[in-house]
Amino acid sequence: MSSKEIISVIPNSTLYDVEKIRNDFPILQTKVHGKQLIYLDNAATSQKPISVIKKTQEYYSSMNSNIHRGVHALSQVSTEAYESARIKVKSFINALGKNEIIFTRGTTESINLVTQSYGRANFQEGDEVIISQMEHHSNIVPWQMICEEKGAKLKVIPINDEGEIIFEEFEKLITHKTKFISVVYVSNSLGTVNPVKNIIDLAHQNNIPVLLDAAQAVHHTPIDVQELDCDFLVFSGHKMYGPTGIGILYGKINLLESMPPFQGGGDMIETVTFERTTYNELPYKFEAGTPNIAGAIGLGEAIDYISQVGLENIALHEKYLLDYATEAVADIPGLKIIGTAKEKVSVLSFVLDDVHPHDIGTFLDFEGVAIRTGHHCTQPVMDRYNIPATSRASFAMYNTKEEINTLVNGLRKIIEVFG
Ligand code: 7TS
Repeated sequence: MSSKEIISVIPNSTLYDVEKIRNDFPILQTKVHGKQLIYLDNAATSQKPISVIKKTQEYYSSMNSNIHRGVHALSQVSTEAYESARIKVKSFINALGKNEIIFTRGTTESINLVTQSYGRANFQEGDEVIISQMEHHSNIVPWQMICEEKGAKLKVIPINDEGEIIFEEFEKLITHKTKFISVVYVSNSLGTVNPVKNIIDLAHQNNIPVLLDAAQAVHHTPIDVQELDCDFLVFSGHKMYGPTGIGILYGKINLLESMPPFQGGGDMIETVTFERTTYNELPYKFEAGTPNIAGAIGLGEAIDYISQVGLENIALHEKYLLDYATEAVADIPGLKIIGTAKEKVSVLSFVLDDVHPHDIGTFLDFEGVAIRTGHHCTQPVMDRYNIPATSRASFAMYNTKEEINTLVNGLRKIIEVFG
């Protein structure tokens, strides 16, 4: 589908044919409890277009072979497909070179790679690492672990009532001991888009490297790592319409060069003797063992799909959905939105007076509506608002205004039942 074929459904006259997009996602035809599935849990994982599903199937039915090691025809085909997926990722985030793109299992593993390799090699007792109060546990726990090991201190940028980083507080946290800053680009539980360029600029004025957790960003907003000048950027395939078990670590080449391997094994070596092993060049130094070949190829296909629809078109459609949903829930009695930042993506977290989020989630499930309830792996965010959990609806390129109407009607029914 070319973006020219897209027809308007958005009142601001943006060209976008959501029905055509929906037809590309077979799972959206599913019935749940006899009702049409309305999938609003996209921040947890997105659904996959048929092109990604077919590509993964095609890999196993006509390409399957281990990569980087066989001279036979199939191994060359699979190696080429795997490496061309790397080039797609490189172009997607505008990295300088393909050697800066490491395939991992996902965001979580990418962050652990940085903490265990960069952190272990560079942190010392008394050093400081800065994260924010709105991090996913994946961007908290690995830093806690390495700080504990090294005797370093983890410092936290507080957020305001709207769910935005308090920039002045961030400035105050930076000292001559700060060795690393790791922040989320877009919050999964609040939807906040952080001022990452300003964070990076300030960090670099103080010679501090910055990692951006872009798990909730890459499929909502175009990212140019050279323009941002971030030192590391991490994300997962499964949240951006690609397969599970595949993710990316982008790192600036000079940093990756300077870092020791994360895991040892096949493919990451140059030569091995019992006395001494030398390591492979980038990016293979960080890709020990047989990787998720099908996943990488599927991720490349997901990038093609996103690019065809156009990230700008997706962002406009999702903004329309977010604005529509925010307005639609505004007059629901007892409903409070958690996360009201000026800059937000299509995540709507809320609490409803006297109704536990798990009851909301269960009730909506019987209406066919899938939302996420809980702490969303951001317990410190829940603590900040003094709540145990929220209900979260998160919208993707294939969601519609009508689906939001069903969500809102469901919420009104809940109030009748529980109220
Ligand atoms: N960082 C952010 C901002 C996330 O939203 C998530 C997953 C992760 C890291 C971890 O990604 P993974 O692919 O390695 O698991 N977020 C969610 C969520 O909001 N609901 O389920 C998973």
